Amino acid sequence: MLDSATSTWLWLGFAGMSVGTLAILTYWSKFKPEHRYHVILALMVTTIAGAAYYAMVSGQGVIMFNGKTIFFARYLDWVLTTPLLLLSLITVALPEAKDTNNSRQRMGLIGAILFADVSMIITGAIANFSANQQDVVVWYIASCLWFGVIVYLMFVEVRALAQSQSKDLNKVYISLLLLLSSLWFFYPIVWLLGNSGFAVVDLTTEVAVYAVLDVTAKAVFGTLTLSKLLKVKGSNSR
Ligand code: RET
Repeated sequence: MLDSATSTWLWLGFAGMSVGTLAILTYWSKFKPEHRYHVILALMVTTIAGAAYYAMVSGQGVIMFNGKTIFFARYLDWVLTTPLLLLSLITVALPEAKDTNNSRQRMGLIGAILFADVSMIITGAIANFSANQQDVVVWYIASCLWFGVIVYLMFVEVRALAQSQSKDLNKVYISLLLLLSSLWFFYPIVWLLGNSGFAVVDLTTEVAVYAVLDVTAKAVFGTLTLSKLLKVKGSNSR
């Protein structure tokens, strides 16, 4: 069903996630056991994405619907990995728990961000599986609104938490947030230009751009997060 150039890009995505997983694994022993959740989160992201790439290249994660080729495995990947990516960034910003009030507030904030994120991916998937134009537009806009909610909460609410941290940790949060948000910003654009939207770029280009974005947003972002955290806190990094 897929031509060889498209399959090659999917294999490259798979290879990128595999190399990323190995690179992230090298951080395991550098982190104190109580801080290894950072490594675990990053590993979950690259292994899930690797599985999704395998499913797509083998034809299991792709379906013809209404004349469109839909890589539905992407949505399964994103609905799991984007909350994990946000969580890994949020944990950089979170100060140690002080009192229960504080932790309730934080739980609410984290819950709201993850809810907005899952809603963004699900409404995006519904847009892709919509048969008529109006439904596509409505669900696409809904997805973008959820994206806006995430951006607001990460830039305003979580950033305020990061500011209560050490200067170094605050800097790490801001630079990772800028990287994450500039990468994420491309997804709705590629979606619009690709098969899911106006189809002004062909399927191979769409798959290639997503592969580069995915490897950067998951494997590169993951290793960068770990190396920055290690630098700030030494081998006792949080
Ligand atoms: C969709 C289409 C509808 C509008 C919006 C979208 C946003 C998707 C995003 C995906 C991020 C994926 C990442 C994957 C990891 O590698 C669903 C494309 C707003 C932001 C970071």
